[in-house]
Amino acid sequence: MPKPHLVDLQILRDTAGFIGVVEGQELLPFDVKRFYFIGDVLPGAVRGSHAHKTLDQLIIAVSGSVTIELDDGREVEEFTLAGPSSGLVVPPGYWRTLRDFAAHTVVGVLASATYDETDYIRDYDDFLEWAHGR
Ligand code: T46
Repeated sequence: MPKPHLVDLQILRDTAGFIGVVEGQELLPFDVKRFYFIGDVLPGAVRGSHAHKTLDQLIIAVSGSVTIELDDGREVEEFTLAGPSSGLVVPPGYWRTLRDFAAHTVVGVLASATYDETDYIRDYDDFLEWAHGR
C-alpha cells in the first residue's frame, strides 16, 4: 500500500516574492482532476475527519501552517506543513484530521478525481471496518 510522505516543492524567490511550482511524477504520482483550497479556519477548528476510498491528494499549506494526522486503521502518523516549500502526498485509505491551523492559513489540495461524496467514509467505525477488510 502506498505510504503518505512529504515532498519538497520548488520555490523560486526574488525581491518581488515567490512562485511555487508543482510538477513531475514524484510530486504528483497521479493525474490532477481537481484543485481546491481551504481558508478562514477559525482558531481551534478541525477539518477532515473522514477517509477517501480511492482519492489521491497532494496537500500544501500555501500560506501559514497546519498539522495533519493520518490514520490507516492501525497506525497514526502526524505531519506538520509550515509554508509552501513542502507538500504531503496522501494516498487513498487514510483517515485524516487537520488541526492547529495558524491564523490566515490557506491549504491547497491537488486531487486525482472530481468531487464524489460516495468516495468518502465519514464514520470512524465504518472506516476501521473498511480498513481492516482491505
Ligand atoms: C481533505 C481535506 C484536506 C464540495 O462540494 N466539493 C469539493 O470539491 C469538496 C472538497 C467539498 N465539497 C463540499 C462537501 C461538504 O459538504 O464541501 C463540504 C466540506 O467538504 P469536506 O468535508 O470534504 O471538507 P474538509 O475540509 O473537511 O476536507 C477536505 C477534503 O475533502 C479532504 O479530502 O483531505 O480537505
